[in-house]
Amino acid sequence: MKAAVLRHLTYSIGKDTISASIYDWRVALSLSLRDLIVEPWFASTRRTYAEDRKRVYYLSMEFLIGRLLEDAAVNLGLHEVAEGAMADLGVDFRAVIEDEPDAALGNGGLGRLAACFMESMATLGCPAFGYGIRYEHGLFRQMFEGGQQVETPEDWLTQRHPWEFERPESAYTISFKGHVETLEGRAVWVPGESVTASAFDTPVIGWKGEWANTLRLWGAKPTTLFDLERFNRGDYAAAAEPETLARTISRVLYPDDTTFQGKELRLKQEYFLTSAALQDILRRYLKTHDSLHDLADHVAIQMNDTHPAIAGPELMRLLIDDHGLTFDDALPIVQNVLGYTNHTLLPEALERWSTYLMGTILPRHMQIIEQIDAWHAKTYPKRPHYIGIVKHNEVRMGDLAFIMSHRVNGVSALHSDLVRKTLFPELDALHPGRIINQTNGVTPRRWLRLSNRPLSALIDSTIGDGWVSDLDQLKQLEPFAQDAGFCAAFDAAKRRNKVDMSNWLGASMGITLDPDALFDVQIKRIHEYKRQLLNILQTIDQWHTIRENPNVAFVPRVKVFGGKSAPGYIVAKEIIHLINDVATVVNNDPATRGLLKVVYPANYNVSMAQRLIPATDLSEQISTAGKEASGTGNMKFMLNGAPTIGTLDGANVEILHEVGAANFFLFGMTADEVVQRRTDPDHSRHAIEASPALQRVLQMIAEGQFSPDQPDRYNGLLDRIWNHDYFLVAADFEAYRLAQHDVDLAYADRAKWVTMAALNTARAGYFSSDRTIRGYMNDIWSTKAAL
Ligand code: 26V
Repeated sequence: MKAAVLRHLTYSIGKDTISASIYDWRVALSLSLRDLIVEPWFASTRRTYAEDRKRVYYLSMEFLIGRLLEDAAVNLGLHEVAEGAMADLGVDFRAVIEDEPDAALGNGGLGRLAACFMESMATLGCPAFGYGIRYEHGLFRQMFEGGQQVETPEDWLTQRHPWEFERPESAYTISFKGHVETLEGRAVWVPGESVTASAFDTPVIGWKGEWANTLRLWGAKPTTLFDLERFNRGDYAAAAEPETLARTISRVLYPDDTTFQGKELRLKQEYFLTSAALQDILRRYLKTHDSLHDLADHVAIQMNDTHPAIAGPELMRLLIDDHGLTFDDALPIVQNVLGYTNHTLLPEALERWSTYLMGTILPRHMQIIEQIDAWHAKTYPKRPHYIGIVKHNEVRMGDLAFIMSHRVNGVSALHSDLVRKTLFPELDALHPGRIINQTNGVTPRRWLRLSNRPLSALIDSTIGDGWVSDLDQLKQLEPFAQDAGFCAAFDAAKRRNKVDMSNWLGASMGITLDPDALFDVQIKRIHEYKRQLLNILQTIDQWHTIRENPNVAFVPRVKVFGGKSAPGYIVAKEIIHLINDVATVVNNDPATRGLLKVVYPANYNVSMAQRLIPATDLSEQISTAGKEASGTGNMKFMLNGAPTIGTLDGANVEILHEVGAANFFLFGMTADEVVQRRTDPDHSRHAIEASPALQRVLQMIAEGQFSPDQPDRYNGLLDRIWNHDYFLVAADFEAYRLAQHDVDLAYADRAKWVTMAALNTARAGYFSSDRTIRGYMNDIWSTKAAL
């Protein structure tokens, strides 16, 4: 390893050891590890061809993969070797790892799930490609100025990205606009503009380095380099215009996962990814097969939400226009190849493109969409008149994805039920059995083995290391959860992580924490439905209660918040401001010092999650029931021994089922009760009147106690709570407050708490993304693992 690193430092980077920076060492180490992935990567590809295996193609606008170096080292079993080699070279291994920028090519849960899936497919030996966009700028960097979120561009690609292989020879033309002509009865699309999609491959190595798949990300380039004539005339800006326009397509990740906005550039991005992927898939298939009629025996394509749902019409177009199939022949092929995963029920996030925009940007696809819709209406005469892909001059991408897929899945048991009952009841009736459930999961390699070494080591020494690729083995820890020696070691591992996190916060924010306090953590995108507001209101109540009762022995708590708001989401930004304002007041109050702290480190990302989750005592999963499709952070906390305080929402329901009610702090209304409660137009007023604690909290905010420089700062937010409380913060406040009181009581009994924490880890086996991927392979992809 040492020799390899030195060789790369010298010959790939051209640096002498005396002048090498941490960055140089990082690139040299990364290239050395990448070298070791190439062999298994080739071997996996060769076997897939030799055995003519069915391949899975995962189409996603987002892959939130985070850092790659440590992940590669862990999966290759070379973590200690790499650490030792760097130590011998006099280089700080941790500093090298932390020098790597996160690949932040996603917004949140949906993108991170895609990354966990890629790792699990490689671990299981499921031949697969991930297809995405190589955004030049990932999710924006968040800073706080005066407690308010400020966004700056993220720029991970200004440095060399050592994990990828550029494939300029794998390039496809992607066309837009123009018009459709009819030639001898056939449709011919005459595009108005085009760009080139150029491939960049990153190998994804599975556990123990036995299998590797490819994450293929597309970068946009101009089809013509630049306008030489204009350049020679001296019009340099105009000459470079085509280049700029083309590159815009892969320039930046859309940072808003809350509201759908029918933006032209977004549609172009979606089609860019989808068309490049499908052209690549057909090219690979036709290298070794000649009949497109068998496509579904060899190819499974999964659409990660509706973002790549243009895959239905695009594959139809390629089969009909380029390969001469009839509509009727093409349709069942496409349906048998495609699967669609739904990740949200929020109506404002559902994609609906205006027929005008769709018809302008993709005129041929608009025709095909109309044809599909007409075919569906004719084939299913029982279809109600108000159902359809095209309605009110909009193309509904959910309905399109549903109709073009042989399987549609939700991401938790509750969510899949709601997909059936509330999102697609009519289509479900016409296509019984098409909607299924695949509960999400997380990869135990990154989310325990890599991120929590103290706990991993304890588990290894207790039950061996088989759990890493067979997470159900954690069950064997159950008897130890009652064992005093094991519990002491479990507690020590948690404490070690809490000390590490405190040190990091001390260094990065100048805040010192008491590692014996209860670390209560809510980290996720800021959304009204996730109810960070409920959490901060309860924090204010706790602050007030401590002040009013100076002689009571409270359990010391640290409230940790982390997460970004979409740049245009005003209410979410007000909530961020309030949390930071409360932190300022609480953290400077001598009366509550040592008993309550509020911390909100800026720029929450995958790497920060890896730091915070192992150090967490209490996992906050408090969304309005029926709104969180699944959640995956909830699973990571459970795996790392943090009990949940949560509602019956998303995968919380299944976490509660696995861990048992004694080890979960359940509160709040159910999804049905939420719907019921909203029928009372005065529900929040009634809830506030019934809760003196909530009245007091709202009063304190209204008086400007947290915004003395601008007392009316939160009038808007308060008005929403009183009069437009759609997410039922007020109605669930008392239940949440009481559940938090139960948490304090439980935490005060240390032995009992540690047993509870250990049982959370022991019972987390179900939430491995290996289990999820096996489900997709069996129920959707009809494919078998090679390992
Ligand atoms: C939506 C949109 C709307 C249009 C513009 C861009 C954009 C980008 C991303 C999204 C994704 C929203 C859906 C989402 O992230 N769902 C989350 O999926 C997780 C994985 O299944 C799940 O655990 C979370 O509960 C769910 O909120």
